Amino acid sequence: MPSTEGRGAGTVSETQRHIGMVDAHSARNYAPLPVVISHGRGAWVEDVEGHRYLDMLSAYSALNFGHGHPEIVAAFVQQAETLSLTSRAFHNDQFGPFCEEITKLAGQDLVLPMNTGAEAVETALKAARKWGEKVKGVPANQAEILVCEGNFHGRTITIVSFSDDPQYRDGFGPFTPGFKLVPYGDAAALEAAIGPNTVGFLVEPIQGEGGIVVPPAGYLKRAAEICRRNRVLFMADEIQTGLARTGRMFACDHEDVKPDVLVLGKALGGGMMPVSAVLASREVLGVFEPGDHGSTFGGNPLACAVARRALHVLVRDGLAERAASLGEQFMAKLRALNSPIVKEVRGRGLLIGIELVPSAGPAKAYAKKLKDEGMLCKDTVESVLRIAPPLVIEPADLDWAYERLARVLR
Ligand code: PXG
Repeated sequence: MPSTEGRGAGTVSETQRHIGMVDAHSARNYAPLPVVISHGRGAWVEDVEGHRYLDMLSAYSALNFGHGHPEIVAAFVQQAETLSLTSRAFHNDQFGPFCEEITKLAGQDLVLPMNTGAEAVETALKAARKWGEKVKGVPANQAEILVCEGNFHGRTITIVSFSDDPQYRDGFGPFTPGFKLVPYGDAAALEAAIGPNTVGFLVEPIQGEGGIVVPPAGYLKRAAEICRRNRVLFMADEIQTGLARTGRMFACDHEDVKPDVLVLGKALGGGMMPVSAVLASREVLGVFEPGDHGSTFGGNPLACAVARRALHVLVRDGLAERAASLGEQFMAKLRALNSPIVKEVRGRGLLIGIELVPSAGPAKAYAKKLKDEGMLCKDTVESVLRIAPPLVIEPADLDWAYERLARVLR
């Protein structure tokens, strides 16, 4: 029965019942906002009490197309009824078209499909190491990969091995060697850190989990040039920033940089499937031979059909241009808020961070208040609210969100 109480005031039974089951039976590796979502359409979701919320997080960029995009649902259902999985032991008739379409879109020679973002990052690291040994001529087991302070690339043992966030590492050692941290946004520091055994530089064009950190203008271009000059692979993790989120197809496009290795995930699955991919030149991805690497589900026909339709919608509907113009307007309004508790509004396209002043207290408290107002978003790092709505969001819905943000932040 729908609650008569307001959102958040209620702590109503159906919500409590679900959260109780989670608390009783799920590992506690998350601390979600207390809302139990049961339906979603476009930028809006509904909880088990019948309350509606505007989704201003989009599963951290995985829902660029919004919830239940009709064409992507149609592709999903049609393919699920036709052929869902073959493994890579055999070919399937969706994989070839997927490879052709995504390599063309990204301007790269080859693609290697995986499922989650972390798997694609691992794949990129393996490619860089093997390229280092077999092509660049680095001695066996000596390859070094440079990564950035404040990075987030996923949760595997190897990936947390080079995180500088203590919580991501605490208790999970021993760690994988072969990585070196350099300051984010500092091209000179990158150049100074390169040694004879450096094979790659892995970077987020905008740090998402690090707090929506936009590097200084020209950084990506300079970093890519430094890498080229030193024969080091420039590897862009665009899992969160890619596929139109920042107002260009890829965030590296803002500086006309074509990465040597491009890592995609999240939105590639159309909000429906875990689909990730590594794209690179023939010289780099060509190092893999049959048996070197793989995944049961990577390149499956259901994933390929969904990703193909998602990419089609992305281009046809000009979602990058939409993110650019909606994001610019929204950020301008947020900056004009002149709230005493807002330190900075930053981002690109529809990837926006609102950094609060220290005296405001944790950003999570504001995410909770916004939830009570009917708007879902999430904190990232202690002091930053992350705003990343579906790219299909209506301008009127953004106006609606602005009113809630103004009320809560003033
Ligand atoms: N690279 C970047 C830049 C990311 O933001 C990953 C890699 C890993 O993707 P997978 O699909 O393995 O999660 C991310 C993920 C979470 C969480 O719940 C993850 C992300 C953002 C917010 C929360 O672990 N980004």
